[in-house]
Amino acid sequence: MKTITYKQGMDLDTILKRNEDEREDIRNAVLEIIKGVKKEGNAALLYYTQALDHCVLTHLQVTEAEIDEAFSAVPAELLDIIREAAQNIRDFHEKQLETTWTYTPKPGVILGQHITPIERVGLYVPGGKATYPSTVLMDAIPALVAGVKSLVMVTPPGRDGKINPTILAAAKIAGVHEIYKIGGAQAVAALAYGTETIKPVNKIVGPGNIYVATAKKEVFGKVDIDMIAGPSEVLIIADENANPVYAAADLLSQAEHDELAMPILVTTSEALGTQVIEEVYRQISEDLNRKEIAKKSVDEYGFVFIVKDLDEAFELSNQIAPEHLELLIEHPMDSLEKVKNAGAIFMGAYTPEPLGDYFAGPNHTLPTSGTAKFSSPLGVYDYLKKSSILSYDQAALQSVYPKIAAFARSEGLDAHAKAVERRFED
Ligand code: HSO
Ligand code: ZN
Repeated sequence: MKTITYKQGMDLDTILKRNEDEREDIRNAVLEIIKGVKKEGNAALLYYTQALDHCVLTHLQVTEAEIDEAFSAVPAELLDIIREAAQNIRDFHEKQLETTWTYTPKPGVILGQHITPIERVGLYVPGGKATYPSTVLMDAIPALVAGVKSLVMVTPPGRDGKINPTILAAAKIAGVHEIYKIGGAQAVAALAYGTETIKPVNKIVGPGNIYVATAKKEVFGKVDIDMIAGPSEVLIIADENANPVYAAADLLSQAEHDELAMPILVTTSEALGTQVIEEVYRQISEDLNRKEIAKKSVDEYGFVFIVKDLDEAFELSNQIAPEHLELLIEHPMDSLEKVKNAGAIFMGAYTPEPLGDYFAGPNHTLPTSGTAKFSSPLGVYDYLKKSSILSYDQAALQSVYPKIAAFARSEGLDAHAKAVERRFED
């Protein structure tokens, strides 16, 4: 971890740069796969699943029997925890529901906004090392709260043709409607364009590797997509009274996700900064099962910034716009106004980031890599769309139609002008 004394105007972009290059070869491979699926449908899905996932599929759609089998493979206590987390997530997201509204600005006129869910949504769930049942809940539940009629999950099978049972159980508990055993760019292509078995969707959400992310970018426009998640970060603002053991543990909880994850401490106390660094390495040497990943993240992308006061801490944090912001300070709620850019804000010593990752209710799919400057956590609103409502009666239109005709003629659009004038011709 590097310690840096913060100075206003310092070049944060260079200090915090992560090595991620665009790869033209990956884009070409993805385009080839998309073309294959568009042309050959299911046959291409089976071919790519064999070639890339080393699995010969007998069927694409997960059956009820496979779901039952998954439920019996997951410990009952874990199923109960997943159910409770799902309920907390549902309760929180129900608060985000928007409803259709209208108003009458003057007699004879009704204006408003009609809210409808996106009809069919595809949810990508990665296989391999980043297989998170918690993410299934976080991505699926807001969609179902929004009223999405068909929510389709895709996830790559293992070599034995099976899917991680906890993923299947979480999908079922969340209420996902259809599940297919396909992954990678081929799954994204199938969701966007459809095959003999899979009906196309209107939007694709969920994290994935570089092939999946590239495929999502390529099909955007045919369908909508959610954000493209980058490596994540946690930024902890700590004063001199913060507990270094907690701060270190929370930095590591994010560091273990990814070698490119960025754990940052911003503190008014140089002494605390030193203690936290010592504590981070002490905890890594203890018994973390992903210590190699966590250590790389901490070594390469871990920073301690020393600031002169809390105002400067917030100024720095707002520039970084972290995915997760933890406030290990006295009366954190009083500082809420100072937070301008952050995906989620965790207040005080007893609100560690994993509480939000798994259980509290707010979404853990958050804007990464500084995108919190312009975007929000995944939510019900991502699965809703709006139609404007307009209604004028005869008298209401009569009182304004000459203005509309004049405006239309100023744009050279005669037929527009006529469409309002003809209604009052005689
Ligand atoms: N912290 C991750 C989400 C997650 N954590 C899933 C555990 N499982 C998002 O940055
Ligand atoms: Zn996490």
